[in-house]
Amino acid sequence: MVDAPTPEEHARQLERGRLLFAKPCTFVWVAGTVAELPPDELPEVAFAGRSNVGKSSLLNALVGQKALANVSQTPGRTQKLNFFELDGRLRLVDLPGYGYAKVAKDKVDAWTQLIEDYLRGRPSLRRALLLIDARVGIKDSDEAALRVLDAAAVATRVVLTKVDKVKAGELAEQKDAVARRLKDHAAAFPEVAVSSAQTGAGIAELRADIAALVGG
Ligand SMILES: Nc1nc2c(ncn2[C@@H]2O[C@H](COP(=O)(O)OP(=O)(O)O)[C@@H](O)[C@H]2O)c(=O)[nH]1
Ligand SMILES: [Mg+2]
Repeated sequence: MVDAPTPEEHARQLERGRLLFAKPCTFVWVAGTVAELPPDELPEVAFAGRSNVGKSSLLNALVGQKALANVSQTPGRTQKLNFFELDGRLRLVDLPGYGYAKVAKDKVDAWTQLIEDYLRGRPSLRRALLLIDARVGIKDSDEAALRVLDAAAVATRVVLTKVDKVKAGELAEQKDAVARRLKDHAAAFPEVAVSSAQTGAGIAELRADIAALVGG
């Protein structure tokens, strides 16, 4: 994920991630419109992706709290931006999901507009994690999200989620397939990350990746 660090450097990065995410994380703000967004005052990391891809579950796994962000049984339910503050130093932003067919078209457009407005007009937004279900792969709606992230120039880490559900060979193929599509997206890092909220796979790496964004 980071350019070939030495084993010692890699261990230090993981340790920084572990220490940051061991700190308290609390819900601080919810916004359903641009006017309701909180003051732009701390570095932010946004969790984006299709409805049900595992955004809230990944956020919970990273902070080590089972029920901080609401994991929904009903896809398409989280329609607002939820802000969580980690150690008073960093905000984690759980974005509304896209691509859920059962939601009325005008509502989908409203979400898209809200997300676009947030992504484009947020100086402190340091990173987006764009989640893609390892079993599903990259869809048109993900490509559309990547185009918005390109236009807004938000450095984006693509993460394949629910890797506990796929075999190693299938995961390797999916990673390659997604990586090939990322070549067209300037905002996306070329390397694809993986995660499982179930087994904890990839969580320490993502913590380190995010911790590198904040000082101290
Ligand atoms: N097996 C497995 N299931 C997961 C994982 N992450 C999320 N899920 C399940 O996928 C569903 C949607 O998760 P959620 O976090 O609410 O997705 P969101 O809509 O993107 O926030 C829930 O039933 C979760 O328990 C994972 O890593 N592995
Ligand atoms: Mg959610």
